[in-house]
Amino acid sequence: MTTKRKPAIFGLILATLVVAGGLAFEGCGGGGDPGANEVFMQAIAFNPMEITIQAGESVTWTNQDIVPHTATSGNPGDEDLGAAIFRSALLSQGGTFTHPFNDPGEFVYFCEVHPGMMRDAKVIVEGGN
Ligand SMILES: [Cu+2]
Repeated sequence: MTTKRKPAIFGLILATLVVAGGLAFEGCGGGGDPGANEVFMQAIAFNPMEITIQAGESVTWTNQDIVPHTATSGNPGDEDLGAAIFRSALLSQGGTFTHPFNDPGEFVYFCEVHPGMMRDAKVIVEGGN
């Protein structure tokens, strides 16, 4: 690829941080704890940071914050996010994203809106038999 894409949502980072500082750390009372095969985007973090599933299962991310998040495989700065193994849309509060994992392995991911704070999260997929 010769064109470096800078997703427009990176422009939201500063504004998001300002809003997040005041509001996001206290949720709206929903939530509780994430269930099996579930990750919450919560208080500008992934909860849990590391999740283990079996091959053939899916992970569902749910945004519990008022600020938008993504779940994007790879690391911040990866040049071609379009080649990411998974890449959610920009999830607003209550938004969910589900991705099936058919092959064993470890899949690191991050949030494109908060690459400094929400990164190095991991889905560990254990092989069946
Ligand atoms: Cu985020």
